[in-house]
Amino acid sequence: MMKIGIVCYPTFGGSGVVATELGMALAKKGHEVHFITYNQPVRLDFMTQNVFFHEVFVEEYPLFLYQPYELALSSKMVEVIIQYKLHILHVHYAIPHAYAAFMAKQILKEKGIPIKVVTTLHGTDITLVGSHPDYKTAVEFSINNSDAVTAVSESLKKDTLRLFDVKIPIEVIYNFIDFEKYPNDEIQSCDRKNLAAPNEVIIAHISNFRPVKRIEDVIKIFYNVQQKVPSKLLMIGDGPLRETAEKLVKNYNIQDKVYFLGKTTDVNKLLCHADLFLLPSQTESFGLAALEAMAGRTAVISSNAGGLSEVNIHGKTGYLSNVGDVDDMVNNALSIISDPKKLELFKNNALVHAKQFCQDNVLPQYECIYRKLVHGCC
Ligand code: GMT
Repeated sequence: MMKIGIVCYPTFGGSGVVATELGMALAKKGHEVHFITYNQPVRLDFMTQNVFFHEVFVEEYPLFLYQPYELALSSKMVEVIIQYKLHILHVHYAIPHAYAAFMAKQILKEKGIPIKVVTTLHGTDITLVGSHPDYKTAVEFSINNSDAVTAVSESLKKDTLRLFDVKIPIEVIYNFIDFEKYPNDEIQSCDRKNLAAPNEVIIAHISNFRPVKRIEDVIKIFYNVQQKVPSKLLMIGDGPLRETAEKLVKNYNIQDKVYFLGKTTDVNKLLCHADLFLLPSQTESFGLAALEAMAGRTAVISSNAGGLSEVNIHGKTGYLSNVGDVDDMVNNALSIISDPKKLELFKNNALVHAKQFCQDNVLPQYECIYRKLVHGCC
């Protein structure tokens, strides 16, 4: 049994979801898990035994234009590590977590307390934000000063090595799914009649509605598809481009076919209704949302950005197109949903492929890293 601190964003973003699911799964296996973040993580189930939550609180002070979150986070890390005698600090998303962890480690070193730091790179902490000149130096430093570094796809590992001068090995550990949340009987008994007529195909998209997700492409793809095949679109999530998406839906006059469902922690329950999932992202290190859709037996139409080709298998679980190639995505979507046999085949393939990413396959890889750092062997 190990005592593990997990630092993450507590929001609906993929990195926070992965960190929370990882922590809860580790706790179920008997490890003691301490979440350290500024809010209770949205997917955290407090009924899980061995799970603790430590809130990082930043006092507002008028002198500061920006409140010093990293300082408060480092202090909280030090406090929790000392009080609960943690063995490992696992930070998810490099900015600013890996940097704060380095500071905590230095403070603890002065007190004669060793702590091992694992950094998991999730995507935009490398591709969009981390490599920006404003952050690059500090991100590179904190990667190189971690005790172990993981990336969520081969593609993200490659991007990290291309964009930074990395002097430490990076291990790829994919995003994963807890299949207990996707019981087969639930998928089969999933009742679609509240959302669509029997002849309608259900298409879904989940994201934080940021520009990187190319929400307008989602609406354009659906607009073209529904002209040929009766269908409904579920827009799950929320974010800066929701209004833009709603306006576009109005302009296309398809309000009666598109449901904006907002944020939910029950994606598994909604996705079981879907036949097709759209993820035309500009960049996507892995695409946890696509994997969650596949676990709900949903075929995927996506872009070929980043690590999406490691998740969505072209011609088998769905199709991949160049970023922005809406016409190709429309044709691919129609080729699946206009043929009921093909749709069934792709949906089944998606579920089968998703099973490779089951929690039981992935969790031991993280545990092995922890054991190597703490005990010297896996
Ligand atoms: O996709 C987002 O905008 C959220 C982001 C995050 O960091 O919370 O997700 C990233 O991490 C996920 C979990 O590892 C990956 O599955 C997503 O692909 C990745 N997003 C991007 O690379 C844009």
